[in-house]
Amino acid sequence: MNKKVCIVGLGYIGLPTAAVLADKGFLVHGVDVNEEAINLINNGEVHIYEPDLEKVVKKVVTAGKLSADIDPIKADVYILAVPTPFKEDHKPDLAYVESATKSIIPYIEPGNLIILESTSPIGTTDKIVELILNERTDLSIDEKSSSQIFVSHCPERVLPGKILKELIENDRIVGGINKMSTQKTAEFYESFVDGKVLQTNAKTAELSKLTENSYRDVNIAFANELSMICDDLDIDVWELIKLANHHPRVNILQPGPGVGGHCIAVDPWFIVDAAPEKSKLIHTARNVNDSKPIFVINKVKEAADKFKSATIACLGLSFKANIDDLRESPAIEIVKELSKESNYNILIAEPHISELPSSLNKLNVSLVSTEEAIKQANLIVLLVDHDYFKLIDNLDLQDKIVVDTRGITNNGTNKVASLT
Ligand code: SAJ
Repeated sequence: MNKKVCIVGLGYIGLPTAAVLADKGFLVHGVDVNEEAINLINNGEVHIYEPDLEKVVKKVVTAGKLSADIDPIKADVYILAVPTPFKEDHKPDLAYVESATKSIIPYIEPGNLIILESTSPIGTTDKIVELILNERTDLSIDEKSSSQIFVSHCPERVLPGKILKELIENDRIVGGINKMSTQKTAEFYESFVDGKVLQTNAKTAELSKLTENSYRDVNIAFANELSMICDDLDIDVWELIKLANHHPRVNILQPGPGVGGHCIAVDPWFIVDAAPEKSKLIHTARNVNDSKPIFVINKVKEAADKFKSATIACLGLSFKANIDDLRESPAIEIVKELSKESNYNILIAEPHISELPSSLNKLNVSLVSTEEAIKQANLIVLLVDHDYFKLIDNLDLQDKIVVDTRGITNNGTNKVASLT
């Protein structure tokens, strides 16, 4: 297979996609603005942690199937995998999609396939077409034209921590700007995906991705709301959920310190922005999940008040278990807020990182081993359910107060609870 693929954005989605495609026989050219990442990749190394990723990158770079640069090249298929954050007012920020599109415009030729994988607000795929055709009057999207280009949205749906597996196994939704674009894109994904490739139009594909993440956000909000209700009523929320989930049609998710990452805490806002009057539930769920870190902070302060001098061990910084990804992590928000109290001695344990992120390294907090943090602290705040923390011996927690936001200590009650 000699098809050339150019992937713009070599982050958590773009790099694994590049590696998988190269491993499947495509000739892949990756593009990123981060020169340090480019140098690492060209050396067969990676700038992000994802299980097995470095192994595959090393293999395909050595085989000459993957290379990286700051500029795109001519290719048969272009994939845009750049971030789509929101601005201060929760409105979508399409600056990266626009600059990624502009970067490929000079290289596009008739017959090329352009795929937007970034999670995007409704209408973004059409905007990409507009940007391209404004600058390149020699190209067309007319299905009868010989200068036709094909443009589609195929949202990424992989779970951090399982990206390489899910890139191959998950079903994909493909929505083109017209029938031929949809078909061409479906053929492309069918050549390396084992899951089903489902065809629709661009707008529906855009909303389907936003819907999936909003569905999860609403369900996590339900669990988080229950945890706050249970705290008021002095009921163990973990036991409650376990019991309720014995019903054949009930499947409540797990409460936590809040919702983090760059997807679930962001994407529902794109629906709210598109239909503010009609998205009341989705909007409320966002507010419930965003309020959970404040609830946890208050619980920790309440517990710290019991000590003359509180040494607080914050266990976990990443936005979820068993990864090193700190983006939009509620744990960081909680640590930052606690560090404002000058009378707390704050120790952080995060087995997946070797140094504190820049947002924390000037604060009055220190990164230590899990064992050291537990030994020194009189108050333990469990923020992430890493497998590593599940090995903590409850005997080591004796005589300490534990605020367990993930319910992993034996009697995790999601509220100030002494385990003695
Ligand atoms: N969380 C809870 N309780 C739960 C489940 C999750 O508090 O029961 C929290 C996590 O701790 C984390 C956040 O929610 O802070 C999000 O974690 P997640 O595992 O639910 O999802 P992400 O953000 O890692 O990945 C999601 C996935 N979407 C869905 O499951 C619908 C993934 O498939 C998407 O590809 C990804 O968003 C994305 O890139 O959009």
